[in-house]
Amino acid sequence: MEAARLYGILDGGYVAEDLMMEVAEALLKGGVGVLQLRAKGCDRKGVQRLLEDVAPGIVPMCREYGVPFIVNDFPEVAVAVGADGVHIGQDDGSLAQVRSVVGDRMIVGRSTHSPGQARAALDEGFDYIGFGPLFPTPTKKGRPGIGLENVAGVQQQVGSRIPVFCIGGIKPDNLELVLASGARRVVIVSALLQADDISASTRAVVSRLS
Ligand code: TZP
Ligand code: MG
Repeated sequence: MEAARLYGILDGGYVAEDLMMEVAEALLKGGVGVLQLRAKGCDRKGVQRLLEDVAPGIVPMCREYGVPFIVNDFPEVAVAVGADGVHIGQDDGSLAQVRSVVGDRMIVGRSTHSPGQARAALDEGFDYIGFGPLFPTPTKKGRPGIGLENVAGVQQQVGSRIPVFCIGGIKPDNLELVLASGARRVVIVSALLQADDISASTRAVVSRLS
C-alpha cells in the first residue's frame, strides 16, 4: 500500500462482467498500485455472486504485478477468494467486526468523508483510508462533494501515518488541482474505465503522480 499512488477500481457499474479480466489487465499494465473489485446493485446476493465469480481470475493477475487486490464491502468474499484486503464504508461496522472475519493480516481500508472520520479511522487502526468524494460524481450518486479545503490537513495528520487516497470526481483534467491542494495519492474510477485507452490513461496519471 505504501508504494501506491494510484488506486484503481474495477467497478461493475462501468465494466461488463465479460470484460473484467481485460480491463483489470489494462489497469495493471498502466501501473495502478492497488486494484479494488467493486460491484453495486440493489440485490446483495447478486453483488456477492459477481465478486465471487470475477475475483478468482483477478487475484493471480494482481499477484503477477505485485499489486494488492482489495474486495469492496464483503469480508467473507475477500477471505474466500484469497484477496489481500477488504474495503468498507462508514456504515459497514467496526474494524474489530471485520477483523473477526478476515483476521489480523489482511489490509482493511475505510471510506471517510470528513477530517473527523479520517482521524477516527486512523485511531481505530485501519490500514488506509479513502477521503472524499472531493467532487460530486456519478460513481457515488447522492453524496455531495466535500471540496479541497481539508485535503492538506488530512494528508498531514493522517497521511503521515497511513496512506490517504483522495477520491471522487478526480480526472486527468483536475489532477493538478487535487495535487496542488495537498493530495499525494488518488483513486480514479470512471475517468480511467471510460478512457479510450485505459492503459495509456492510467500510465499518464501514474507518471504525473510520481
Ligand atoms: N467513494 C467515494 S467517491 C467514489 C467512491 C467509491 C467514486 C469515485 O469514482 P469516480 O468515478 O472516480 O468519481
Ligand atoms: Mg461499502
